[in-house]
Amino acid sequence: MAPCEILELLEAGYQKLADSDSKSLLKKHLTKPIFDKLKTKVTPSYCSTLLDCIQSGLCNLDSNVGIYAPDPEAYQTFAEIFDPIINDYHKGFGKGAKHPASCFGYGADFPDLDPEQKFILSTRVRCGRSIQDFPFNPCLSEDDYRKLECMITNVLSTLCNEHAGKYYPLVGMEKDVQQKLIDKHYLFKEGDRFLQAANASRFWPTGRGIFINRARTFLVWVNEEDHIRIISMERGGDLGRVYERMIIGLESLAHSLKFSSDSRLGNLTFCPTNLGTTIRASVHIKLPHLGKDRAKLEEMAKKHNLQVRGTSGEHTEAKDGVYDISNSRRMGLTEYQAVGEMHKGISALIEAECKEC
Ligand code: ADP
Ligand code: DAR
Ligand code: MG
Repeated sequence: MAPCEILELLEAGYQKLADSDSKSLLKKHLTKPIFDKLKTKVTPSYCSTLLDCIQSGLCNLDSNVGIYAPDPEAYQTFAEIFDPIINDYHKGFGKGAKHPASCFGYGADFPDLDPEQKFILSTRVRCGRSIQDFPFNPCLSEDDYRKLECMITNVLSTLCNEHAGKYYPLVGMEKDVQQKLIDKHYLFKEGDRFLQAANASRFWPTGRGIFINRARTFLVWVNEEDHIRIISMERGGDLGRVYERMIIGLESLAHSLKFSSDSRLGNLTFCPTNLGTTIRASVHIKLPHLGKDRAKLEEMAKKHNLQVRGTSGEHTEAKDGVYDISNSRRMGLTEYQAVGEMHKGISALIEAECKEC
């Protein structure tokens, strides 16, 4: 697309966003002076533009955030808009802040959140990783997707013991098998409009797939939103065991794959909400009293730096009162602290629920 066309789309998109009642962080922080300063910039290696970064938020005015990094350099080239959004989302990660060195701690420090199994249906801990020297979705060629899939699945095939399993490419997967895996919350959904508008679904389903261990408690997503999502999950509330399983899986992959990171931002990901630790620890939980009013539940959760999602993840509704509640902060604290915030917050919600009983 010619620079003048890009500029036209940006000016029109910016005006539409400015005139809208969007609640996105993009709308909140993309002031006219910042917009004017960034609208002609491009990243050095991939020539990514401001439009590449914000087109999802311009198309989807109901975005919570509305911006992605098309390549790792975008966080630097477009820092004037990424930094205030990062600071806002991660609740205080200012320009001078530096993400701490990794510290996973020990799963044993996080006892079962619901030993009597009254509230929590299942627990999941995931992190994301990007492979060094590759850009993010919008800048990947079809061949890049194939190369990434080959690099990652070669390492996955060496996993042993509890983590040993099989890779299932989306190419050639029967639609009913795919839907069953999605319905069981193992596999990512298809056709996420936020990712599509961000140009993150090109050449779909080439290079995309899921690795599943024998017990279906350790999963790896390949080339969905990030190059890799490393997921541990099981029924019940034993956060410590789920967390330990994810750590072991991540460390096994880290022996053979070089991950993309930044001295200030930590692990680099497509979306700024996942930078740093990239950790999201969540429970599928039923809170008969607190869950009656989602707005009130979200308000209470926010006080504990928790985020409430629907039963099938973000941008979905809760079915049968089952919410996905997780830590929202992923930057400016260690993995151990992020999981600790979730453990503390979920315990507080369960305590509040019991007071209503
Ligand atoms: P992520 O940030 O990990 O990509 P999403 O909101 O996109 O999360 O949801 C991805 C999938 O993970 C969805 O199917 C969602 O239902 C599932 N999920 C999240 N937390 C849990 C949990 N504790 N137990 C079972 N499935 C979960
Ligand atoms: N859906 C986009 C991204 C929000 C964060 N979730 C991610 N990265 N999956 C939005 O702006 O709402
Ligand atoms: Mg997701």
